[in-house]
Amino acid sequence: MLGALLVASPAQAAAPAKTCVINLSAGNTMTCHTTFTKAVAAATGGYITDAPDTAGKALTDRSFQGRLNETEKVKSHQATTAQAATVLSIDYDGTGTGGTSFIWSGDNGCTATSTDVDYFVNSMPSGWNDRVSSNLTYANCWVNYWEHNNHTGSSTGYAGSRNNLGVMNNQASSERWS
Ligand SMILES: [Ca+2]
Ligand SMILES: [Ca+2]
Repeated sequence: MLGALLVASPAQAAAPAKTCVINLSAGNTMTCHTTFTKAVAAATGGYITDAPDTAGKALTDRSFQGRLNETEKVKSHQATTAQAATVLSIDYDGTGTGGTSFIWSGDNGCTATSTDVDYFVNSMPSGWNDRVSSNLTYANCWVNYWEHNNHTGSSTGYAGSRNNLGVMNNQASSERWS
C-alpha cells in the first residue's frame, strides 16, 4: 500500500493547477475547472464565457473587471429567467493577487450596509486553510477574514479588494461577506 501511494504522488504533483468555485447560495457546492476562463463561466452561470485564461491576466483586463460587476445588474433585470450567479470575491494564494485563486459566487451581490452578514463560510475549502494572502471583491461585497474556524480569533475587519492581508496573511480559516 505504501509503495502504491508513493508512486501516485508525482502524478498528482504534475496535474495542472485548477481554479475552484463555490456557490454560497447553492449549499456551498464546489466545482473545479482546468482554466480560470471555465471557472468564471461557472461562477457567473454562463454569463461570462470569455474571461482571460489566467487570474493574473484577468486582473489587468479592465473590461473583464467591469463585466464581473455588471452581472448583478443584468440579473436584476432578468428575474423571471434562470438566475445567473454573481461573483462575490476571488481569494488569492499570493500577495498582489498572485498565484492560485479561488472564486466565491452567490445568487445576489451584497447589500449596501456592512453591518449585516450576506454570506459566510465557517471553514475554508479543502486546501485553502491558512492560505489566502490577497483578494478582489465585486458586487458591492466587502470581506472579513477570521483567524480560526467559525469566525473566531483575530480578524481583518470588512474591506474591499486587498493586495496583502498583513498580519492575517496565510491565517484565514473562515470568512464573511457583507
Ligand atoms: Ca498565501
Ligand atoms: Ca487560521
